[in-house]
Amino acid sequence: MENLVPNPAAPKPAGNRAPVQTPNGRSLPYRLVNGVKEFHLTAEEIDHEFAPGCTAKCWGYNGSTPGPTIEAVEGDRVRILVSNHLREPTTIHWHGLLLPNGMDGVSGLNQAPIKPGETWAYEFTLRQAGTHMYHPHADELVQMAFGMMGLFIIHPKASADEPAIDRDYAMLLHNWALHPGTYRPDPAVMLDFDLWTFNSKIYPATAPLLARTGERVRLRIGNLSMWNHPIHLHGHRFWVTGSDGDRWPRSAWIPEVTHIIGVGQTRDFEFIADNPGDWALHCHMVHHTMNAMGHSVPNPVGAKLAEADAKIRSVLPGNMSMGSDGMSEMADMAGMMQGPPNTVPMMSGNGSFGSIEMGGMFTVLKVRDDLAADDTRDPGWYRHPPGTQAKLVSFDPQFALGFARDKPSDS
Ligand SMILES: [Cu+2]
Repeated sequence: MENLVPNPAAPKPAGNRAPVQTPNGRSLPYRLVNGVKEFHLTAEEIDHEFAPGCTAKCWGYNGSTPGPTIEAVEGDRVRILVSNHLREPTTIHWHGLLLPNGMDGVSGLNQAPIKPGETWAYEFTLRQAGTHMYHPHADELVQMAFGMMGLFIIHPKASADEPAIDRDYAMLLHNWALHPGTYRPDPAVMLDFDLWTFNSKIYPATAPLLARTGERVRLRIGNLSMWNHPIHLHGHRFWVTGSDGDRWPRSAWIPEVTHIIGVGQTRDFEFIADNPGDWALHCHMVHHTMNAMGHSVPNPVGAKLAEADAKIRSVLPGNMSMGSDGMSEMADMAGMMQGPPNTVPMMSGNGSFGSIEMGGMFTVLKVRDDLAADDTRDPGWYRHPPGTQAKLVSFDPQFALGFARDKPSDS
């Protein structure tokens, strides 16, 4: 799980605050120049792997999408150098930050565009704390559809996090129109996206989130996709403690198990990881936990396909229609089915009990009693204590009659 190890060159947070971890990503190193924290972002085309078997030409910063997470502290003076290695102009907008108008990055409104080959400097003092984002404000439709975005996290000046956070995870939500068998996202798509990602990865390539039993965990989640995402955590209740408007007063915290993160919003969730196990963390839009959505596939559920199959086989030997009892069999067959090149199965990922039948915006929170505080290695699958797991039983149909009145009586 080297993806979970914080970059050693990343800024060290003050006090006893846990460093922000960007699963599948990293924080951006800086250098101190006369008291100013200087960062450098390079906008460029990259080969991005969504999961093994699915790679595309994307655009990002410093070799990745999302770009590296910028971490700084309230009150810092920051200078961010932006080099444009694209073949078209760009800018960066610092989404949610309180800054001078000329630093806001809207092309044509606040500045001239950064032309290919140019490097521009943005410089301002951080007047707030919280979870924020950065993205282009020039040819936004294309540049964001191709993956240009990142997180900008500002720690409070006084180590004011109360209570202390033990694990601090940061994720960006995005959607991609990478049609099956293609190698470049389609920026013209408005609704029917193919891939849904945490930090530009689809399950099972999304890194698991780890916590030791009893630790306080923060999830910082930003949404620069074109859909709202109801993010759902199993086995725990979390509080929504902050947004782009920074940390909320405690009286405004909301206890939730699912919370919608709207387009252009960030939300901070906090919870006590007090329930050991492997817990799903995912978007609750069910098509957002699928990979390689085929939007033109006919609906086979409930259809009697055997007769049609026989006719089709007379011209297409070996044809076998699938999914008339649901789509699970497609997940089971995924390893054997040959989709278009560069396309991963809609549902995938195997747990200790078989196919997890998930993709896209899905990952696993692994809570363990025996995890070291700084341990970032995947502990493997959870071993359930005796008597704590659902099991197969033999069921007497006679007994079922006792439940008969559960059925609607007039149908
Ligand atoms: Cu979603």
